[in-house]
Amino acid sequence: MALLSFERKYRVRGGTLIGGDLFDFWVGPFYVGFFGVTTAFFATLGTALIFYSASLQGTFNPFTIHVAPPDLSHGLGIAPLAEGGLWQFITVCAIGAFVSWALREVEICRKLGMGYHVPIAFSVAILAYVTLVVFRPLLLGAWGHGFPYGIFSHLDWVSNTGYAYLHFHYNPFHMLGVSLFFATCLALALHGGLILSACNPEKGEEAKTPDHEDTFFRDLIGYSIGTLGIHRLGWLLAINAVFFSAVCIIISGPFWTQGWPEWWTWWSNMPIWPAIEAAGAGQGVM
Ligand code: UQ2
Repeated sequence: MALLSFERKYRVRGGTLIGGDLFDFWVGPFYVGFFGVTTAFFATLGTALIFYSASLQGTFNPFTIHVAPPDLSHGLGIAPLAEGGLWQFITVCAIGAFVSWALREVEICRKLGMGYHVPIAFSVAILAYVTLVVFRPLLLGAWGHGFPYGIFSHLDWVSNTGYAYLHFHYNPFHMLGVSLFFATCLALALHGGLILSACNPEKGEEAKTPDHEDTFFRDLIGYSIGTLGIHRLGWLLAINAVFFSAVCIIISGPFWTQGWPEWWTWWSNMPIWPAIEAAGAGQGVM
């Protein structure tokens, strides 16, 4: 169906979660809705507050703008604007904008009679952000445990937080998250490659069908996951990558305070190993 005739058919009222017909309209190509209005409100206010914070800091260099969370001494209280209060205000705006955007996606899904896979996936990304700036600070007892808003400064936070647990790559859920991110990239590279190889023919050639795609992987590895299956796989891999990354940071501090390499001592502390004589330790078991 051509875009214009499709739009005449589906650009219809209804499907809103809130506000009835009040905001049920489009601005150019963009659907507005109640949550379009709240997205614009929170995004504009939050951005203005970042600029205000930058002006207090005295820089508009995008790399060095640094909006710091409150000092740990403020605990879970509200800090003065210039002492982390702006970070708190901006965090509220960010969550307001992200959640509004997700709910606007839901309204668009409802209008089109589609599944909710896109807003569900986006919600997992929001969950990861909220884990870093709300859930983990709450569990640790201070907003100052949130990450700062700044290109370089958030990188410093990640590095410092990693080294606070000595070697973050020994965190088993970090391992799982990283492995899932790599698997997501592999799946998308395979899928993108397969689609381009079949559907981007040379001049004068015809595009190939999904049978060709299935056959390629059956010839190669004896298995094809299928045209719908690859998208289910990609969605699940991506969502799990983000979810287990959230797990790996929320347990760091609230549930595990030593270095992550130490966590693995459970293995050498298992009661299954033969006792080693104190004098002969390291000499092997006879
Ligand atoms: C596939 C298929 C597609 C695909 C891809 C595969 C016709 C167009 C990429 C192959 C994918 C497999 C075998 C899964 C690989 C597993 C991981 C964890 C990367 O069969 O069906 O549809 O795009």
